[in-house]
This record gives sequence, C-alpha cells and structure tokens, in this order.
Amino acid sequence: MARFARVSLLLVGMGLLLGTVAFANVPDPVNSQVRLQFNATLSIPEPNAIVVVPINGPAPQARRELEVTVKDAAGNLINNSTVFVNFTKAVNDTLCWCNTQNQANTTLGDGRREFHVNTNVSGLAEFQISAGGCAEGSGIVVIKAGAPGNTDPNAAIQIRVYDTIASMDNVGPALTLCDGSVNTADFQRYGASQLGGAGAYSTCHDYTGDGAVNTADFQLYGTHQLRGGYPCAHTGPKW
Ligand SMILES: [Ca+2]
Ligand SMILES: [Ca+2]
Repeated sequence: MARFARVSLLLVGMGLLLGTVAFANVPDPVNSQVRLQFNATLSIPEPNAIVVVPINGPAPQARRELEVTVKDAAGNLINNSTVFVNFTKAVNDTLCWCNTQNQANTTLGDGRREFHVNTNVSGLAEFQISAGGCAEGSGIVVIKAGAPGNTDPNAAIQIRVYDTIASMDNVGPALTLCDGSVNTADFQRYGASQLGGAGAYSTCHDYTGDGAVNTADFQLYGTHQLRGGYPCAHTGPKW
C-alpha cells in the first residue's frame, strides 16, 4: 500500500475516533426516548401529548411518571444528565398545579414552570409532575437534556417538543375547572367526549394522544379514578 494511502486511512480513522469522542455524552434527540408510565403495566412510548395527573404526596404504587432515557449519538446511556421539562403558559390554559410537587421545579417569572432531575446510571430521568387541566399551544412543553455536569437549561439540547397537555382531572363538582382530584365530574366530561364520537373529540381526554377518545383512554381514566385517595390541594389555575 502506498504510503500516502496508509496515511490517509490513518487520518480517516483518527477523524472517526475524534468524532465519536466529540459526541460521547452529548444527548441525542433521535436515540433518546420519552415514555409516559401510568403504572406498572400501562405505558405509552413516545406519546404525542404530555399527560399530567394530580397526585398529593408520594404514591409509588399508583403514580404517573414521565420517563426520559438519555443517550448519545452512539446509543450510549448518559449518566448524570440534567433533564429539563419546561411548561410554557398557553393562551387558553386551564392547568392547575398542585401546591405540593414531588419533583424539583422552578416557577419562572415569564410564564414558564421548569421541572428538572438528573439521569441515573441507566440514563433514566423519572418525573412526577402533579397537575390537572388541559392546554394546547405550539411548543408549550419542551424537554431538554444536558451533558453531564451541565445545569444550565440554556446549554441543554432539545429532546422533544409537545403542543398538548392533558389530564384526567379537568373539572370539579360545581366548578368549571380542575379540582385536584380525578372524580365523577371528570367522568361526565370524559363520557361526553367518548360517547359524542369524533364530533365531540377533545384533546383534554385523549390520554393516548392518538387523535381519538376511546376504550384505551377510558382504561387510563378508570385507573386514575379508581386509584382515589390522592387528591392534591391547589388554589385554582395558576402558574
Ligand atoms: Ca376533577
Ligand atoms: Ca386516545
């Protein structure tokens, strides 16, 4: 082999190596994964909407979680990546944030609320976000992940963007807005959407994010109403 060719191959190899090193531990949106985990058996990989549930205090046996697995471009799991979930207030927002959150979060002064947690050795960040209500708006939820050690959301990489937030709690007795509990009032709203067919479709009750309100959504709704016992306190729609 000519010397030039050997040198060229060597340089190409070094370039590939440097490229791999350069992207190691840098979160990659394609390889990273998002999942809604409603309980031990009910989960939605790569949801089209963010679904929140009002939960007061730790209830691991029945809690709903938003799970983010962070990987780099080579598919390696990233440990100690700070994952940020940013909610931006929408124009017709009816979100009711529970007064007590189990998840570290920051209420920002510009109409955003930011939850954050670090990934573990399995690259997994688990979020419990306790709220009721419904919202739609372009890019109202953004998930970002940073390289290990980075705690600046502005330097984190965007993993996913969502336009819809739904919850099993949309209304309370004699109220027009969420009341911190998944209860009969919500069931009435839910039923109207499912029984009304396509014409009564509402993203507020489409917990699977597939564009229809049907049995799959009812299963998720029923699980949360039956769960009971974990209503949260809140002071109405607020940020
Ligand atoms: Ca309710
Ligand atoms: Ca659905």
